[in-house]
Amino acid sequence: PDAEYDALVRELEAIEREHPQLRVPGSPTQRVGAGVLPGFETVAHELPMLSLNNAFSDEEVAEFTGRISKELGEAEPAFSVEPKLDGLAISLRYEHGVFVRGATRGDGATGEDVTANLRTVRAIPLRLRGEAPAVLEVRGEVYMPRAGFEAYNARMRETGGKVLANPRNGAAGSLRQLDPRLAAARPLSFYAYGLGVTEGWALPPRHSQVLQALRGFGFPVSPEVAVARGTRGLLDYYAAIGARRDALPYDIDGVVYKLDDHGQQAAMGFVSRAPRWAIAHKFPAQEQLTTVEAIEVQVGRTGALTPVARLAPVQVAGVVVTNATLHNADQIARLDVRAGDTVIVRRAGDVIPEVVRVLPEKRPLDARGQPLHPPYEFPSVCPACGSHTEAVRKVLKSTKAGGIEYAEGAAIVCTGGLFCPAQRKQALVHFASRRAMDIEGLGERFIEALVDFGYVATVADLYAMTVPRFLEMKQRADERDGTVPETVKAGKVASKWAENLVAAIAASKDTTLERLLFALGIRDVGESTARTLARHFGALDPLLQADEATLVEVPDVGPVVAARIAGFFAEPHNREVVQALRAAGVRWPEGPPQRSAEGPLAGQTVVLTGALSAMSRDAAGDRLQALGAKVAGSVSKKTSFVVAGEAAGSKLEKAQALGVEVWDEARLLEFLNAHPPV
Ligand code: JCF
Repeated sequence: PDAEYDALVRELEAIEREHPQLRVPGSPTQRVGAGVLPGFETVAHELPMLSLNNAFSDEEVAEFTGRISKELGEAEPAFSVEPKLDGLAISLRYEHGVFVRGATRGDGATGEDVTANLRTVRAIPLRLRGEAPAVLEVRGEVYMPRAGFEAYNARMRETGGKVLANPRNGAAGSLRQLDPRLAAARPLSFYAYGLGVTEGWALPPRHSQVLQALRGFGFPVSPEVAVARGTRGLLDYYAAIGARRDALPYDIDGVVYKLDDHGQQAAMGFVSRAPRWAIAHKFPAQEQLTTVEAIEVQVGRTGALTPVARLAPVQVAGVVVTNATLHNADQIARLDVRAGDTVIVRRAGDVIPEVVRVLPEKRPLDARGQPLHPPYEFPSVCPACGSHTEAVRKVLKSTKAGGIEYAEGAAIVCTGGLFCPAQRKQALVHFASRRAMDIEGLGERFIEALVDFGYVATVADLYAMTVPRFLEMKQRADERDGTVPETVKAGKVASKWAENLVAAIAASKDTTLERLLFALGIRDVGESTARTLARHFGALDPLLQADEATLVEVPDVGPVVAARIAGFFAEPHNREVVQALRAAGVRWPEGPPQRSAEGPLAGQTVVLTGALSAMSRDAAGDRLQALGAKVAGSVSKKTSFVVAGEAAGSKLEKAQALGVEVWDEARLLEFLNAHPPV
């Protein structure tokens, strides 16, 4: 971690000051940044690219300003102040307004020519606006915005690719790609903060004016740059940016203070490779070392199992961190993280702290020199309820607004949806929702209280609720939340709402098989599949007995959904809840199975993909099913034809690869028009 590195370099500097004979040319104190890699041309920087001295405390900032005030003989000279991005320093060369070369800092004197990769960064102008100087070298920081970093890593975790340790490594690694197409796939951006060589340009007298001019040429300059005076002014800026650090869309590791006046800069000069007129005031580091006390698996309210590292408490970016996400089983395997390991944890912005890397050399060993702990094994049953787990591609995620939605992403999930304590609230919210059992008035707040105070464990327990129990529950909830209404304090108790709720619960007993199946919250069984299942089986018992082979016979049910349904009903606890619902009086009409094996598309299997403009894909699927087709979710050799709408992706490619017939929307509409619904 940076903090560790900085501390060690400082210690080494102190040692070298005391014992100058120990200062060798290869010492880390004698070198800025990383060396030149083979594969790129080298670029000699005509004006060296500087590094900045660091300040880690208010006192060090006061020493810096004090030194400057004393030497310049001015009490409070102006400073240009800006956030310090945690990215990679580069130099961009423009000749007559055209971008001709871009280089990394390298060791400050010589860098690598990464022009091809930099051209892929959209924030870097390829041509300048306005009257361009004959030569203009602009220095700045290439960085990876946090959102782009998170999205990139999420994609890598799903596809088993290599995740980036942090946005800084992401930016550095991207620019070192020998194939610019790989760099182009990374979400990089750029802020300009200074100059190299210029020719044919009247340099403005102040740094803040240079930044303004760079904006005019078309360079992005941080909107946070400002001018401040005096130690107090600098520290106020530090505090203001620090307060917004988590809200900024990129990682920063401090703020930079630069004497604004170029004449004053020249008067202060340099020591070795760092200017005496500027300093970086660092924030608490976003990465720290700590140890893993245990690895546990949490079950979210949607049933997703997330492994979490319990950590020895450590301050990271100003907050005490005791847990970090390990994302999923693949990530644990990739990291090979075990109990007792020393790890780097990272906390940035409002994202959950994560384990970045294990330090294998610090792994605890037994007497024979073998690792004390074996590789971690992901549990095969849900730690909250013991139900078996399964791997899914689509996961339910809680949205910021408090709702839930399906999102792409590999996950291990618990199958005990109706029974699992971790999923109780979620199951109840879904069960009561309008399109499921439609229990009016049973909102999230009541469901929270019903579960928290132990009135209901499963959806079947709702049917045992009475007016007095609801009133008692409300009283306990109000007391807990400190929201006892004035009327209640005055001795009156409103009970109409509870009567209405009990009536709504009773009314929900008369339902349809389709609604019930949807209400059970079986993963991947939405309203449309519930309807198809209800029609296909006509009654609940044949569905409860159906195995996977029987279920794939159902139109629109592929092997994955068939496994989900069979898996759900294979969980004894889920079956018990269904029986309890029946025992509570939940009922629905049953009838003979309705299977449309007739029609012009009888015996044909169709896959719909991409967006249709005239109707939704579901509606098109319903029409095709009514004509006898089986609508499947994935393309195989057995697929009769694929209907491909706008922006069809992998399914269309697979159809083409397998030589399966493809219909466009026009052809589909022509066919449907020729076979109108009866
Ligand atoms: O944002 C940065 N990382 C940053 C680095 C900003 C600056 O104004 C810098 C810098 C490195 C050297 N200025 C110098 C002279």
